[in-house]
Amino acid sequence: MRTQVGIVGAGPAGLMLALLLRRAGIESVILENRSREYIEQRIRAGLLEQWVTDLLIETGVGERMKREAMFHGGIHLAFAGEAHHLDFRALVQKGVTIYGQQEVVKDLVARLAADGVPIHFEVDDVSVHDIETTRPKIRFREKGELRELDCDFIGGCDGFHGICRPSIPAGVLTAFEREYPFGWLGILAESPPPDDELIYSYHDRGFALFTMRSPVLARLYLQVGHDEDIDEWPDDRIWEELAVRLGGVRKLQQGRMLQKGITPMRSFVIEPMQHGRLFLAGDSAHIVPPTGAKGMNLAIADVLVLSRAIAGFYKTGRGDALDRYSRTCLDRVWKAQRFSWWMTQMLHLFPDASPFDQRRQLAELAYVCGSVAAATTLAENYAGLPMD
Ligand code: FAS
Ligand code: PHB
Repeated sequence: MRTQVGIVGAGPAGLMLALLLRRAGIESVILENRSREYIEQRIRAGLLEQWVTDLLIETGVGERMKREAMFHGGIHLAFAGEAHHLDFRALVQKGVTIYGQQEVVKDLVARLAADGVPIHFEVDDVSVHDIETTRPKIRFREKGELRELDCDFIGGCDGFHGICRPSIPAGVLTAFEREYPFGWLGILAESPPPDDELIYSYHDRGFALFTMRSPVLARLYLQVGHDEDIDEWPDDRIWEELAVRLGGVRKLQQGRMLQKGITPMRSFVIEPMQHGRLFLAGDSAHIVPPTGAKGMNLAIADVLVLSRAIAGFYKTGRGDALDRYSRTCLDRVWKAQRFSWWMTQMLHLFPDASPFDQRRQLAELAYVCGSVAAATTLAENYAGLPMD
């Protein structure tokens, strides 16, 4: 098989890359080791920055989102028994969109299928080769048959546990990482969320986040120990703890729990994000703690930069934008890392936190909610820093 760009992974990064390349008249083929059904039901992120919302509409995959998504003008920070609203529209003239990652994935897969962009699902043993040459290859097994895809470039969009990053020779890459001493227990429940916008709650029993997928579908998160087992959290205990950490600022209605799971928290960046003709994008190159809701948004930012650089190469034969790919992406990645770390350290209870630390966190929250300058900084980063 031959194509211009071989893409490993059909998450938000891989799918959006294929769409942006097609709009530039560039062929690609996606190789995904899971089934279409699996990736279309996998619950992950749910919040889109303003420019991502605009890009989905601009690229023709925003019709269903416009009908079904929730468009928010801000968030609440709750602490000491009070909820404080940060009005993003007033502060930075931007909003955010609540639309499940699996919905974005569904819309992209449907569009690519309609446009005839090949996605090979349920392939195995994917491996990349000759990435230091101008004719890299991807080998994979499909229905038991070994196959090879020749291409000019490889988009490594296979997430944190994929094969692309480990394919780059060890000495080339530098990893920057930080583990957090806690995780998030997330649930999806058939209950109306406690408010029509998100509530980030600081509590002396730990952080909690009250978000949603629809007016009748709540997505709720609790800070838990990083080594806790979901079996230690029967539904009743989860509802009790959520109610306590909501701190009486709103009423919490219980409902049938559809899904629950614990996600570890880490910050991770690999530099550079490219080697030869292999370009890493999204979670294969960086992980942020979800407190800043940056994961999916960063993945789409990377492939916007990559698709433009590849289009520039085919148009002019010049590779300078490709050579700058890492530096261009890492500028935004590190700003998102800083913001996600800042939101995490301001809102979570660290096991070694002293009473001094807790007072400092409360003072930081009071400052952010009481100062237009500080609130604007949060709003600007949360709703999405400008994307050229
Ligand atoms: P993805 O991981 O989404 O996609 C990679 C794709 O590659 C997958 O489909 C995978 O099956 C495929 N793949 C992997 N190895 C392969 C191989 N060897 N061969 C072929 N295909 C392969 N972010 C938030 O902002 N809010 C959240 O609440 C949130 N929750 C999350 C919960 C979880 C459990 C996880 C893991 C992440 C969460 N994130 C959240 C972050 C998430 O949104 C990611 O940033 C986003 O999925 C990144 O998209 P991709 O880079 O496309 O990677
Ligand atoms: C979500 O809706 O899943 C969500 C929103 C904001 C976050 C994390 C997750 O910071």
